[in-house]
Amino acid sequence: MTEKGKISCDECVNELMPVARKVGFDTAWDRYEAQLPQCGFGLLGVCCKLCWKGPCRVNPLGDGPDRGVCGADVHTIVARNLIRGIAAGAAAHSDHGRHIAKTLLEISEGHAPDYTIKDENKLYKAAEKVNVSVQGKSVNQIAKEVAKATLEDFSRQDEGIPCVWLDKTVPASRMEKLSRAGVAPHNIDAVVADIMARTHVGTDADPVNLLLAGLKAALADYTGMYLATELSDALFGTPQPVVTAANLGVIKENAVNIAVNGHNPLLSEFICDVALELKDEAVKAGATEGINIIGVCCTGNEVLMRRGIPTATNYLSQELPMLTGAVDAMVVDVQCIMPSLGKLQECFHTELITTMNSCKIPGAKHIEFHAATAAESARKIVRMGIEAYKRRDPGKVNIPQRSSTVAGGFSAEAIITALEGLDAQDPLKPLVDNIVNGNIQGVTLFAGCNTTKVTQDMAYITIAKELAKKNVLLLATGCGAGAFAKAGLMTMEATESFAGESLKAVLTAIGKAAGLSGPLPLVLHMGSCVDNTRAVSLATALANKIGVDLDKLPVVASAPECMSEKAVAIGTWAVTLGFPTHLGVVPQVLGSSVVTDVLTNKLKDITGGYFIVETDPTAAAAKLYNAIKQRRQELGI
Ligand code: NFS
Repeated sequence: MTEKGKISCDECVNELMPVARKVGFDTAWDRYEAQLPQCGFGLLGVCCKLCWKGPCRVNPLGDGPDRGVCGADVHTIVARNLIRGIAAGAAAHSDHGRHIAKTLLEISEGHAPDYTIKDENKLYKAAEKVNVSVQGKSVNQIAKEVAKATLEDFSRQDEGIPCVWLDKTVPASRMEKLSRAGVAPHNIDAVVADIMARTHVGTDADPVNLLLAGLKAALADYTGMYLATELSDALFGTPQPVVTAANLGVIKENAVNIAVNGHNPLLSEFICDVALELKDEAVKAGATEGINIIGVCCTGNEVLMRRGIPTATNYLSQELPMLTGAVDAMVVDVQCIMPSLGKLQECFHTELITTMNSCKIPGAKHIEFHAATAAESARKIVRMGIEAYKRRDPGKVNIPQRSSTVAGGFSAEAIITALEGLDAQDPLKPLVDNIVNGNIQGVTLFAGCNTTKVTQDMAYITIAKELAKKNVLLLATGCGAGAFAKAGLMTMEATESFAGESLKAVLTAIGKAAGLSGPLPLVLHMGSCVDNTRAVSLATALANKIGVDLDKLPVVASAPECMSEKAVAIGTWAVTLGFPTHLGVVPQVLGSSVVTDVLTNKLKDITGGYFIVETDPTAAAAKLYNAIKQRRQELGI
């Protein structure tokens, strides 16, 4: 249950609940209540429905059968269920990455004329990573070779050669460890398929062998995410610090409001461009402030990072923007989009528009997006928004006047650039020095989702404030970033209010040297969920600078509200790369003592990382801080 019955820390949620009641719409929170009590077997991960002899369920307390019909015990069942989730997460992230890589290829071949490569430097950096020489080649030629080399991570058949986007992005010592453990993927798709094959009825029954395959798939997830982020930067620009706003107050009564929801920047970038181009049409329709693009979920993070587009909200409250009655179109692509939006749009004038063949929603209109005709699709969509605006019912408009300032755009490159203000020759040195002298105790990356199982955003905010007080540098992506953005923690004022003295001094010194009027924000917004790899690139740079592996750094991760299979995959690669990783929601594995022990304990011997499961945010902060302290001790600092 949610703490003290409070469903969200976001006051907009409370403000709009009566509107949902009025239009007769059940929100995610209502639907969660209707599900209670949830199935105890499912929560423990002990229900197997992989074949039609089932569903079989094993009571781990020994009360009832101890095996499924095929003879699978609880450890086999839990491990299979878990790694199927990891495979799904890896498939989702890497499909996103594949789209970006294929688009890069299409651009280089002249089949996607609307796109340009906005950040050539980033393309050159990508070329270096995938071993493409740039000497004497045109940008197009380089783009083509980079895209092809990247797509090999989806097609390589030689199992002895690891995915290049993994191999070249972690410290050499980590790579050796991963290869030795046999968990370095050679081909993202093959590894995902392997999980489906080995979990088919009557195949792998050894829980540890299954979990090792899960680690490999998690690293395939990492690979897909890494290449997605880097190539997106080449296409659309590497984020730089930008100031914008978050929460429903960013919706404008006198504008055509178009929400972009989902994940992939391939279309949303064009929606932003076209919004500027078609402003006059909106004004002519009566929208005096033109077209206002707002972000939801991780597409929101993508366009916030690169263009300063304001964020309306994060995952769990994605039904709220429509409930304001002032969103004229919501455009979605893939992942984390609630199917309920199809029903909700019936209550308002909003056009819900799906754009990808792999994601259609009953009730939505479908305008299929193709890279070859990106701008044309974007124009069609924006015009649908303008038409819908004309049908907007002013009597139904109810926009909560709440929003917070957000300073975002902290890519690894942007952080390095800020540090150059302190040491132009060796920008990482001031960061390392401040970690070594203890002014910065360590680093925590907040990632992952929202869930109805806890009070929305609360654990993020509580843990962050606790750790900031103890001088821990805070990074965030995805819905965690959304939580902090809405709560006003991505501001210099938050640093003034909540950072411990030495952390505040460092953030102020960096901020001033970078030409800001004050400190860097308390929590640095590193982007969307796929951008978690930005934090790894920073950690790898730090590890290489100090000359240690990732599992020696005082760097931890926290996913206080994880729920999606993507989050399961991310959490698993975080521990595989060596980071202590906190989950604030009990993972569905407790039915197996073997799986639980491997994840929270034994894995440490193989990768150096481990899961910390703690649902109480204050206790979680203490455990994360202890993990940081322990790492410092081991490093002798
Ligand atoms: Ni990532 Fe969770 Fe989804 Fe983004 Fe949010 S729910 S796993 S943070 S929007 S992907």
